[in-house]
Amino acid sequence: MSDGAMSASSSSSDLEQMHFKVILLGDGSVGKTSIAHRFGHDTFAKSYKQTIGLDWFSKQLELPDATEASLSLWDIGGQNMGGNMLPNYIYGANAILFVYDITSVDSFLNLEDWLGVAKASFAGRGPMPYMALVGNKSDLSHMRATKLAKHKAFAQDNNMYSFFVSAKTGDRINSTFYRIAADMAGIQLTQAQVGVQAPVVTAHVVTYRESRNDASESAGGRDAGSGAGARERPQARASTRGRARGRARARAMATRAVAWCREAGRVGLAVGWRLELGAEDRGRETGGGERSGGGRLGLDG
Ligand SMILES: Nc1nc2c(ncn2[C@@H]2O[C@H](COP(=O)(O)OP(=O)(O)OP(=O)(O)O)[C@@H](O)[C@H]2O)c(=O)[nH]1
Ligand SMILES: [Mg+2]
Repeated sequence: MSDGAMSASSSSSDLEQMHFKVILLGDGSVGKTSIAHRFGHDTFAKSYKQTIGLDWFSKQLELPDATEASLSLWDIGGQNMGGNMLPNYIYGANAILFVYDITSVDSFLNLEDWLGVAKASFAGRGPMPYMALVGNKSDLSHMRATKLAKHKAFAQDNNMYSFFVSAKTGDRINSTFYRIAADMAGIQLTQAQVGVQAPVVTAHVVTYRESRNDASESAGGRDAGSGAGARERPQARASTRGRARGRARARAMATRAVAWCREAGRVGLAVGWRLELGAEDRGRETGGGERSGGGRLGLDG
């Protein structure tokens, strides 16, 4: 499989359209599917249903500067660690979200392994994509098992952005994806633009200054607008050069996206195809054409 699913195009109305492949990695039960469902459908299921293989769907986000970002979210089941095909699905991602459950130390410690898989997937093939550390289940912060300092250190050491979310309450889910999409597109968000994406469960908005290099999370949910950044944050004002860079990057990757699509042939980038892959990763379409906005792939072990 070739490179990632990112592309950019402009229509005559000058609407910039960008496509980003975003992958959720992390142990089973940390809440990857819940995050995806909260973001995609604004739903939450209390019961745990293990993801077999991977699920994916696309969602459009409207960004400032007449830019539309299509996020293709790949939710990979935690039990796929070690799967032969896993690196092929990871490679080409424009962003990787390393998710852990803040009440589970193991899920945090195991991110080292997930990061190792991600690095191996890109080794010798190109630079690492945008990476973010996502502490989920922030509604259970009274049961936190990983110190904030450890979270922050991991993010800094590995050049990751940093976020805390709750798929259950929806806290910071939209704003996190909005922020990530904007970062990848090279668009700077004002405080108001970030705040507009905040879920209604909280009215707090932080400034860039507050989120920068600060992985802390107050019990009251201080940061509704964005996650805390371990990487250097962009300038607060919109940067023309930054936008141009983002677009150029997107255009360059469009070519690779096309190649990826051709090679992946069986994976319809148009929404709504459901596939099952056998042990040798040969695709078999089982129920194509659904307009569900997503699909499912099996990964061999
Ligand atoms: N309290 C709380 N529970 C959550 C949250 N997110 C997910 N859960 C619960 O955690 C369990 C696991 O969630 P999933 O989203 O299925 O976990 P997953 O990471 O997709 O797991 P795999 O598919 O096995 O990789 C479910 O019972 C969810 O209801 C959250 O933000 N807060
Ligand atoms: Mg899942």
